[in-house]
Amino acid sequence: VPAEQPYRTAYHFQPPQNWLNDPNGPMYYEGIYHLFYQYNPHGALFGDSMLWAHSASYDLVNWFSLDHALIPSEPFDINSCWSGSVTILPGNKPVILYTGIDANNNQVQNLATPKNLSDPLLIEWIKYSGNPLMTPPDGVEGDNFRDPTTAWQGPDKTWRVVVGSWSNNQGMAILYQSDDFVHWTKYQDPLYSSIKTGMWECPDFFPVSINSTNGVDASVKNPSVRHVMKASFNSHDYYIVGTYVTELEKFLPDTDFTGTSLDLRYDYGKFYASKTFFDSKKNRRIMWGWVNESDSTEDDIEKGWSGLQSVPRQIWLDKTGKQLVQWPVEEINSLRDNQVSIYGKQLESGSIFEVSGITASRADIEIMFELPELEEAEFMNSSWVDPQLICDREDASVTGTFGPFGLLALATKDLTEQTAIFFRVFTGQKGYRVLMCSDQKRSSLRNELDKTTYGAFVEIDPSQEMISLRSLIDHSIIESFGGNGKTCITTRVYPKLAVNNEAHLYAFNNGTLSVTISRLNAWSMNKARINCRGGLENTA
Ligand code: DQQ
Repeated sequence: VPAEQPYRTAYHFQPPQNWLNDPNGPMYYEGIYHLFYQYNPHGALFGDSMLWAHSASYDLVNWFSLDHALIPSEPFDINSCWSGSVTILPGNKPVILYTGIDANNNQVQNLATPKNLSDPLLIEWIKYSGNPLMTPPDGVEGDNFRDPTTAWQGPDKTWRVVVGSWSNNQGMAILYQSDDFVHWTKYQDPLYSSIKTGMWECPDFFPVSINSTNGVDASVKNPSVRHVMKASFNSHDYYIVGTYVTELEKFLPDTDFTGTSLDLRYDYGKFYASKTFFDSKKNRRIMWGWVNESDSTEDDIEKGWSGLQSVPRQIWLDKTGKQLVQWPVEEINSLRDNQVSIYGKQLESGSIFEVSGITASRADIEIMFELPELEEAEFMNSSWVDPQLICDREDASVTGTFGPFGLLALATKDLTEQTAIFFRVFTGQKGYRVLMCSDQKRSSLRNELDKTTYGAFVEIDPSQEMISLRSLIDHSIIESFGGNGKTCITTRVYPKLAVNNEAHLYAFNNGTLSVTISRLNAWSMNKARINCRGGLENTA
């Protein structure tokens, strides 16, 4: 990493320059993983001629860039090719549905197909001459109709797809049906709608297995699966779990969105417009999400780039059936190097110790905390409902009983710069409550950065299991997974001094009671090859 670019990442997906946003149409096809993404070729900010850039990989770790797949060119997409999804049709034929911004600046849905199916890189795409397939229906504004999902086949073999929208003060997934994938009819009612949300961007609708971490194809509908509806609004990716009743053409969630901090999110930090796909190679569902910058527009222009993709995460239904669980795909572990392990180390009140022997600016760390004498946990005031607010008020510098304890990442030796990822444990009416926080307040001596504190509860019982944390640190991004992936918080930070070899990693306990690190494993992360135009031979 050149000194003047300390914030470029070593193993996160990003183009060599310019603006990136939503992941589009991820898929696995003929031995190769594909990722398309929203890209502005003209600069480091979002633009008015967005296109689908395209990269491919054998292993989800090393990526090479290919020619742009969809470029604005026709009346139905002349003002931008916005987000969409891939569906693999029977006979292993991938097709793209995407949103075009048409000549009148309306949002319409279009189809594109590979020019040559025998090219596993799927470099060239042909836009269907009969586009658009769908135009904004009655009652829907032309700028509230976008982001088609992967389509699925019902038991009747008819295709279904949903498009994100907002109408009558409700966010919604408008449902379309087709027998040939070309002629689409809007169904009378949306598959789901809610008055508690904003405009639905990048909806995602998919089955999850009840008793397995394995994923299934979008069309699977049987008693061993439930369904997940995700929508992106108010800067976050929210989801609900429920039952897809095909006879009613309805999704019936166990609970509706509430429009409060109780709503479930994929990630409680920076993470938006995500999309999942079924990986038939390893029978899992994988999710990608866009992680935007937290620096200023001027900083982005100076850097010449903006936006990252999260590491791809496997996603499945927790055994409680109430929430999803995420974990970085196992392939990421191939970048691990210089393992450091610590067992059974007591972290006294007010203590801190350095995890040395690794490259702290790009690292992977897994840590398990054990808490003796849980009964002494402090009582949680029942008026404390919003976890993000608790984390902000009781940040890493505020001493509690159990906690704050956790990690100080991308820290200087004198700790003037540090990003704290930590836990607090409370007792409450309903038993123990574990709070997970990501505190960016001291992350950089630089100003003009968004240093918002993030926080969420982790639905585990600390009297039954240890509290685990995994953090993937990569120069200007930290993705943290609490409770074995039950609560995820991603953050962007821009230290001034704690960069490259000046970055350090510590474990700390700022609570009055000691906690025990029963196990800690940390690794340096090697650099992945990300979007060099090297071609196939360099990544095989
Ligand atoms: N980004 C795309 C839209 C989508 C939004 C445009 C979400 O299709 O609604 O780049 O970030």
